[in-house]
Amino acid sequence: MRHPLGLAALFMIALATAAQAQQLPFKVATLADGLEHPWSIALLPDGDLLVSERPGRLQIIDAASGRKQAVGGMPDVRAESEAGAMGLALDPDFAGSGRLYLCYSTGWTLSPGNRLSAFTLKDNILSGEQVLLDGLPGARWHNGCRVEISPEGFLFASMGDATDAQAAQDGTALGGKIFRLNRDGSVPADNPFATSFVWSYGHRNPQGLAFRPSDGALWSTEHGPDTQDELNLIEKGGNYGWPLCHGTDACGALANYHPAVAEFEHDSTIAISDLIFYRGDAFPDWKGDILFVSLKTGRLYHLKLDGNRVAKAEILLDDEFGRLRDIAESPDGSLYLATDNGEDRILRVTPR
Ligand SMILES: [Ca+2]
Repeated sequence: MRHPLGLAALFMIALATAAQAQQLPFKVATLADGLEHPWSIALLPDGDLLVSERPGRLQIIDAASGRKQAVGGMPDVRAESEAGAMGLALDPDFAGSGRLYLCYSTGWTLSPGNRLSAFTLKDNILSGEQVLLDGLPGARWHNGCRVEISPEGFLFASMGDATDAQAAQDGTALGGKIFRLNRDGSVPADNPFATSFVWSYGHRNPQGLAFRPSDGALWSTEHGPDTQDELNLIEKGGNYGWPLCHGTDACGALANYHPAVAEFEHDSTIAISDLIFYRGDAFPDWKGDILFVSLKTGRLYHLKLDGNRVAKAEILLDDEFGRLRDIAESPDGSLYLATDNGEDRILRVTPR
């Protein structure tokens, strides 16, 4: 006679969910809609948003009105499955130079690749492409392409294994890596492997990068296979295990191996996406903490760290808006979230 018990349990879960929704410390509103797979949100100096859309567009979105304006001069982009226009970062001198970095998919089915380039954005038009990393492997899936500037001013970019898992452990291949470049495209003299852009290896598809404000450490989220999405603390020259070792598992004698700090979850995936360290004052309880979003499960997570360990994890959103691809923090401490459902929105999260 499990049926009555099941109904009672479902009813109690529904009540608990409604009560939790009322206790959420934030409101969620739509800033802009009519978007298609927005992938990366960068905050412009005036607080407006620059957003890449995977099919091959950039949009400037007015932070007050949500009005969109497409950017001209985009390069040809290979938009298929999970490939397209992806990671975006503004140069620290963007306000003066208009320089930005974009990682996007190139070629087509017979010669798929990915490319990291710098452009100049002036008067809503991209120009002056400077190719920094070309010939990155590409596929329909696992194209990496998250781009982030470190506090020291280095350019970091991630690359997935592009469905060639063995490449991740091959130091001469470009798949399954996190790269560190000077912003002019040269190899930094203190990179771990001579004359190589590779900063860390053994990655499957790391699509979140963020630097912890307190110490400048690089953290990354990475898609696991059908289990064990990862949160990693990225060390110079580190091996992150793929395809030999997974999640937080111990892994015998693999040299330089760094198991994940945390995995989500041990016997399933949430399809983990981008992360930030929260810096603002609008949500005092989150200051210095990790916030990240997920695709398949449509979640917003909040993690409190104790040193390099996760001390507390809570789920703030749980599929209320479908898949979530990107998260960014506005200058006033509110959050922007990008949905990834095909008919998409930029959501704004503000204190209640
Ligand atoms: Ca790993």
